Amino acid sequence: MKIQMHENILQANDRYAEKNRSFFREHGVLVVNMIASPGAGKTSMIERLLEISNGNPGIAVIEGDLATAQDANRILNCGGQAVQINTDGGCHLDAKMISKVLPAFEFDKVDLLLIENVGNLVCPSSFDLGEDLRIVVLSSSEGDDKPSKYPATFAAADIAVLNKTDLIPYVDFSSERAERDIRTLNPNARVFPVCCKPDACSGISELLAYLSEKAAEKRQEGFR
Ligand SMILES: Nc1nc2c(ncn2[C@@H]2O[C@H](COP(=O)(O)OP(=O)(O)OP(=O)(O)O)[C@@H](O)[C@H]2O)c(=O)[nH]1
Ligand SMILES: [Mg+2]
Repeated sequence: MKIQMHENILQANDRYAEKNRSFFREHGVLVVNMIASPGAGKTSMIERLLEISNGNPGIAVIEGDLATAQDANRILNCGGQAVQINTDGGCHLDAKMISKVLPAFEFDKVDLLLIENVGNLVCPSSFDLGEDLRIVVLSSSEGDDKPSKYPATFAAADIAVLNKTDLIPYVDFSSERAERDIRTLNPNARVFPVCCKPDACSGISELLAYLSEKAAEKRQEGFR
């Protein structure tokens, strides 16, 4: 009975995700679903991406949190455009929640939509939002065992960002082990080591260059 309900929920989600995907295809928008533990640095990464692209008006952000608009406000303070979704206790975003907030953006002017999912390495991975790419962010202070302990999330990601590289000398974290375990689960994943500290930021321009290339490809597909 429980299994049946879970399947129905996922099927209903898939229908909304397909609608979202058609909408994004029509508008030529590249959509990225960002998944990570609480505090891994998802919002910091978006802040740095916005800063190095000078508050690019082509970047829109949806923030998912259980409560508060703090993350959306951080994006607005960086000159970005953002909408906050509060799940009121829900451990993940779903495709219906995304579809409801889409009217808040002018998609003719947007190339890249970044969706920051609720901080959690488990639930978000089962829910397709209609995205093109999934990014999983792993920060060094969480430990290098997380890919092998949360395999579904790492196996389904297109990009793995290893954040807080500045802390590696002070914590027990082997980038080699983390990267090896990610590649075992997911040989095609691209791995970007980054630091999202405002005064010592690194690796973000490589990530932005990759996302920009993918956004240009998606825009071209929209025109075909
Ligand atoms: N040392 C260091 N701290 C970082 C780095 N990136 C983020 N932080 C810090 O980590 C903390 C959490 O960062 P956030 O960007 O809020 O993390 P988040 O994943 O968005 O967190 P939730 O939205 O609560 O899940 C903040 O204190 C950041 O300043 C980094 O590269 N190095
Ligand atoms: Mg955040």
